Amino acid sequence: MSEESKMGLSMTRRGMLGATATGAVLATTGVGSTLMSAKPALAASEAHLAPGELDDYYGFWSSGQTGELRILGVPSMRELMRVPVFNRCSATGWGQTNESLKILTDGLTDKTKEFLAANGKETYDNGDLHHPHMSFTDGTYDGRYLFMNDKANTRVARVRCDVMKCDKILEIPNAHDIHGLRPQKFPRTGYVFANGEHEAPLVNDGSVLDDPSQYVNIYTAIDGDTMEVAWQVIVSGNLDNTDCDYQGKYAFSTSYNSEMGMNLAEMTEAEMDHVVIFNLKEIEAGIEAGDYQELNGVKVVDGRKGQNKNYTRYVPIPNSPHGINTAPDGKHVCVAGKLSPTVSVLDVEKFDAIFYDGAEPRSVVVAEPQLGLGPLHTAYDGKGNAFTTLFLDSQVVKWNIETALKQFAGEDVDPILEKVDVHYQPGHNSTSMGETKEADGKWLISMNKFSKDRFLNTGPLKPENEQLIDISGNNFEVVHDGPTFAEPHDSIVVRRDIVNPVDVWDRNDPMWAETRAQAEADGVDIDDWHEAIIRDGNKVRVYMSSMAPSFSMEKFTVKQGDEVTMIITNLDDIDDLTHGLCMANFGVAMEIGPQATASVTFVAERPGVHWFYCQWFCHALHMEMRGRMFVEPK
Ligand code: K7E
Ligand code: CUA
Repeated sequence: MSEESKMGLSMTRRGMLGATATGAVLATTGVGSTLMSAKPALAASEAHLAPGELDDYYGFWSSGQTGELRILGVPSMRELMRVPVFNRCSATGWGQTNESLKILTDGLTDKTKEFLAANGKETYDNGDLHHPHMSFTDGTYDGRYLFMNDKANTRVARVRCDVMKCDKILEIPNAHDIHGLRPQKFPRTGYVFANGEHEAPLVNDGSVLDDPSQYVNIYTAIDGDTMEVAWQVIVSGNLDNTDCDYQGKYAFSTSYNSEMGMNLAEMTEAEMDHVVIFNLKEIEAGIEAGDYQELNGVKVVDGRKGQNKNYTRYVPIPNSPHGINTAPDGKHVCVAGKLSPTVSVLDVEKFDAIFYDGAEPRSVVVAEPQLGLGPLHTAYDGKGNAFTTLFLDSQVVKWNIETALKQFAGEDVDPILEKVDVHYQPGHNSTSMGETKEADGKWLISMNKFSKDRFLNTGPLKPENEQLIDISGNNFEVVHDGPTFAEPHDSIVVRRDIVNPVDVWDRNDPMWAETRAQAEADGVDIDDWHEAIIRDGNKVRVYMSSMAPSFSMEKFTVKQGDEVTMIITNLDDIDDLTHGLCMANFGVAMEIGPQATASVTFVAERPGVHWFYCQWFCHALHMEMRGRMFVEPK
C-alpha cells in the first residue's frame, strides 16, 4: 500500500493504483475495468541488478525532440550512454568537430545547404528522433547498425554499433518530415523504409497552397549499406508508422488522413483510414521498366489510389490507425486503431490475393478485437500473445492473437488476457527481441508520455516515465519506473550477445579519413607521438598527440585572425582512456577516444594567452593535462 493511501491522504489515481494490484479484466473496452484482485507482488529483485552486475539486454532508445540516441541496460533501466545524432553535444563536440560536421552536412540537399547558409548555419541544430531500429539479417538483429528518423528536418541517420557513433545522416528529398522507420527484416537490411508524415504539393515551389488534389505523400526506401535513396513511392493520404514482413516481399504503413484534410476537423472526418501495402518486387520491376519520374535526383513511382498498377494496395482500417507491428510468427501484422478501440490484424499470406487475384483489400483483415481506448502500438512475446498500449486508458492490454482470430470467425471467445495500469498515457511499447523472430517474452517496456505525480516535482516540466513490466511466465506486472527527459518515443531491446562494440578505436577508422589524408599531405605521422604546426596562408594546422597525462605540445603560437585547426590524436590504447580538448573561452570542446583522431577549427580572434586543457577525466594528473595557445595581436 502506498504511503498516501495508508495515511488516507489522497484518493488520487496514484493512491488508487498504489493500493491495488493488477487483476483480471471484466469488460473488454471499459475505462478502469480492472478487477481489483490481489496478486502476490512480484519480487522486483529480478529487475534489480547489484552494483557491478551487467544487464542481459541493450536497450536502444529514442529521445524525441532531444535528437539523440540513448543506450540503456535492461532490465536495470540504467542509462549507459547518449549518442548524439541530430543534436549538438557539449561533451563530445558533436556538431563542432570537423569529423561530425562532415557527417551532419554531407547528406543535406543543396537547397537545404543554401537555406541554412542564409540563416548563418552549417547544419540544423535540432532533430526529433522517434524510431531507432537495428539492422536485420534473416529476420533478427545482426548488430551492425542502428537506423533512426528525424521528423523535424526530414532526415534518416545511421549509427555504427561497433563504436556507437553516428556515421551517416541523409536528408530525404521530396518527402516531408520523416516519421515511421523500419529496416527490412529479410533477407537482410537492405532497405530502410521511411515515411514522410506530412503531405505537401509534389513540386513544392510556392505555387500551390489550397488545392489538396495536388498534395501527395512520399514513401522512401533507403539503401542501408550505402545510405542513399533507392526509390520513392507517391501515395494518397499521409503516412504514419511503417513495418515490413519476414519474407522480403511487402512493406506497409498506416495512414491517418485519407481525407487529405488540412486541419484537425477534416483529418478526422472519415471513419475509415487505411494501411498502404507496398509491393517491393513490383516497385523494383517498375523502376527497372522505366515507369518512374525523376524528382530531385530520385526515382519516384506513382502508387496513389486509383492507379492501375501493382505497386500499392489500400486496406481500409478504422480509424486514424497509428502503430503497425509485425508479429514474430511472420504472418500477422497488428494495426492499432488510435481513434478506434480496435486493433486490426492483417495476414501477410493473404496479400498476394489482393495484388494478383482481385481480392477485396479488406480480405487481408483476419481479426479486429476491441481492446480498449486509444490503442497506439503493439509488442509481442513470441508465444502468440500481443501487448497493446492504450493511451486513453493508461493501460497495456495483453491479448492472444489466435483467440482474436477465432472471435473474428464468430466464436464466442475473448482474446483479452489481462490489463495492467501504467503511469501515464503510454505511446510505444517494446518487448525483449520483440520485433524479431527471436522474441523471447521476458520484458516489456511501456513508454509513457506523462509521469505527473510519480516522481519528486521538477517544476512545470516533468520527466516522462518508462516502466519495465515483467512478462515472463504468468507475470504481468510493472516492476520499475524510469524517469526520462524528452522524450522516449520508442525503444528496442536487444540481447547483449548480439551487440559487440570495441573498446578502442581502430587507427584506420573511416571517421577521420579526411583528417588523416590532410596529415599525410602535411607530412605528419599521426600514428606516432608527434607535434607539428603547418601554416598555409592564414590557415594553421596544429597537430598534437595526447597520452595521459600530457599533450605533446606545451605551448604554440598563432596570429590573431588565423583560422586554426587543432588535430589531436589520443595514443593511449587501453579501454576507458578518453581524453578531451577544451580551448577555454573559445567555445571549443571535444572528446578524443582511445586511439582516435579528432579535429576542430576556429578563428583565433582573441590575442593573449589561452589555456587548452583535457576535459575528460583521464588520470590522477588530469588537471595538469593542459597547455597554452599564444595569440599574437595583429
Ligand atoms: Cu512512434 Cu510517438 Cu512518433 Cu507512436 S510515434 S506514440
Ligand atoms: Cu586527458 Cu584528462
